[in-house]
Amino acid sequence: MSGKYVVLTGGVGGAKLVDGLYHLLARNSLTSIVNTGDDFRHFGLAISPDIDTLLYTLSGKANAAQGWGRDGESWSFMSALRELDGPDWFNLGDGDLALHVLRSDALARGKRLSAITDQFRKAWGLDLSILPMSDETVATWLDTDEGALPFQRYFVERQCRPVVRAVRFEGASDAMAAPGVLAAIHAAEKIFIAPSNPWLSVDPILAVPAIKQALIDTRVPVIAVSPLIGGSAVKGPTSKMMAEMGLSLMNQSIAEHYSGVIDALVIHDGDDAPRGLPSLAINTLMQDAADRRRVARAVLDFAP
Ligand code: FO1
Repeated sequence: MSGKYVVLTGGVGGAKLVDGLYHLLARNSLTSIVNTGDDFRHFGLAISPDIDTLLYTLSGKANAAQGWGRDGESWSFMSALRELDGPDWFNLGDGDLALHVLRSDALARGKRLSAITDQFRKAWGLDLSILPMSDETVATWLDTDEGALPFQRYFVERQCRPVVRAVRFEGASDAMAAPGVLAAIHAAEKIFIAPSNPWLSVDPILAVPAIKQALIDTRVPVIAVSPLIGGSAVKGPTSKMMAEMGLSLMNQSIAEHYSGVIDALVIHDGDDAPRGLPSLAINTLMQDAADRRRVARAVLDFAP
């Protein structure tokens, strides 16, 4: 296929679909627009987890079992940090640190996150665009029964235990789409929303006004892949959050959440088909590279 495709992604589930699409499509015909709401400063280091998970996944460096970070990682930094009684709730692998150090240094010298990310993907020979949703800071916060928590404190330090009432994205309403994002959407012949957590990983992207507007305005199909399989998510807090926010664990809830933005929903075999929205039922579980390509193939061929 020689067309142009765009995929919105965040987190581990999203990276799997991007990986499947990347290995099926012609070089430089795919643009991934990546959530940066999880980004934060830790020890002064600029950390972009969803960008890094995608870089690792596409380059075959990812620790697939862990879902984040590098395979074969060493942890000398963390053990030295603990000897000094440093805060160790967020693990930084020795190899992983290279991304954060180089990114922080480049940002300090005035480079944009999009330019730094492009440098990294070129260094690893990846022939697709990996674009942060914005070069401006957008921070995901969760209003919970333990008060307001920034994303990583909720997700990692508190291990998603707090009860979620609402999610918000500080800075999103003023944020501009990163360079290339809107052009990629306008040039696309199909646009996909990966099976990422809609509330935590996709909503930050849709909270950038120009991006949501471009998706609403486009005349090409916008196809989302449901993160639910059998009424729960494969990984992460999606189904727990949905229950806490009073939503039924059904594809109907996913379709309603994306209403106005998507034209179709890819759902898992046997799960509920959303009312009034075209859907495609396949086995959406991606456990290996072949699964990723199988799901990507079905999504690419789906013409709602
Ligand atoms: N997730 C954890 O559950 N524990 C960690 O210690 C941790 C460290 C970490 C370091 C770098 C990085 O890019 C991601 C890391 N993650 C960790 C995952 C991260 O919180 C999530 O990948 C996203 O923010 C949500 O998808």
